[in-house]
Amino acid sequence: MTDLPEKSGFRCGYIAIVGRPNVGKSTLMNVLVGAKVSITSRKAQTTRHRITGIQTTDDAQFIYVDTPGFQTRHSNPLNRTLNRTVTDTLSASDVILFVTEAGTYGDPDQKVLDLIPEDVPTILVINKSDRVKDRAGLMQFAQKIAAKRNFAAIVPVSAKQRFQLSNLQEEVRKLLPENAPVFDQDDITDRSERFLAAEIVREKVFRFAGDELPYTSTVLIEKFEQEGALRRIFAAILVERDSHKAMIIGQKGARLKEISTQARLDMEKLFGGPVYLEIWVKVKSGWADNEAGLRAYGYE
Ligand SMILES: Nc1nc2c(ncn2[C@@H]2O[C@H](COP(=O)(O)OP(=O)(O)OP(=O)(O)O)[C@@H](O)[C@H]2O)c(=O)[nH]1
Ligand SMILES: [Mg+2]
Repeated sequence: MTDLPEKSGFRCGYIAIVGRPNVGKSTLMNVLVGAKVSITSRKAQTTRHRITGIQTTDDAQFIYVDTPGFQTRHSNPLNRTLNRTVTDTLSASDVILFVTEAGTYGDPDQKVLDLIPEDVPTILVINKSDRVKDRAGLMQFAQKIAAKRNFAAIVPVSAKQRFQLSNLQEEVRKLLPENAPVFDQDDITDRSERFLAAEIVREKVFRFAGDELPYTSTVLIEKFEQEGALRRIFAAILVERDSHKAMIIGQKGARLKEISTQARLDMEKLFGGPVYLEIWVKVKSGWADNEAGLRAYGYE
């Protein structure tokens, strides 16, 4: 199912992006793919799903798979589900990007490295290298982690400043197996617009609501209709308590308005057309209390 001619020498494969929370995995995938398919925020645990971002060049198709940051702090049904997403993705990958943050490497990073199968080529990606001015220190840091595993390559990058990304891409390309492309040349993700819309609203909750709210809420798309170029989207933010609902709505509805406006603008950019967006806030306590419930809300 592709527009591309099948030429020999074409490479295609799945590239897992893994690491502890907040190292910049989703930011990295978005800049590699050139579109915002995965949501990002300065708070940890932003990503909650396996998200594919696809990039096709003349001689390769890169199927990146962004994953939730691996959780080592609390064990609860949601975190167990997130971690299972990480381990399932690892076992189905041709190449792995093990993402760390320049200058910090600890137990939560090591736990992720321990999960990575020895026989899958793995690149050590040291992200946020823009924060480090001391080049020699960065080298030493890289060497310290490099000693822990036989990495196929070690690449310091800055996803934010788009530094060293073509170098990283070239290292990945060399490791991809020879295969015909799986997706069409223009595809950027295998996720539906409905799913992406829910994620965009969730990102705005992460960005505009207080510290604890993002972790106790989720987003459901109740209706998604298309009428010509116009998409009409009805979303619900599910929260645990009445007090949370009030916090999301904000003074005279100001916060919800901000969330809606920013979400709509992102959707219009990603979908390439006008969006009518309505968001309701609903109290649904216990939505994350068990794994069956989580599946019902789209968590695998
Ligand atoms: N300075 C700097 N900040 C970055 C860079 N890459 C990402 N960030 C910031 O790091 C924060 C986390 O980025 P995300 O991409 O959401 O991180 P993540 O690893 O996907 O996080 P989880 O999904 O929560 O595990 C955001 O505030 C990003 O803007 C970078 O190269 N340099
Ligand atoms: Mg993420």
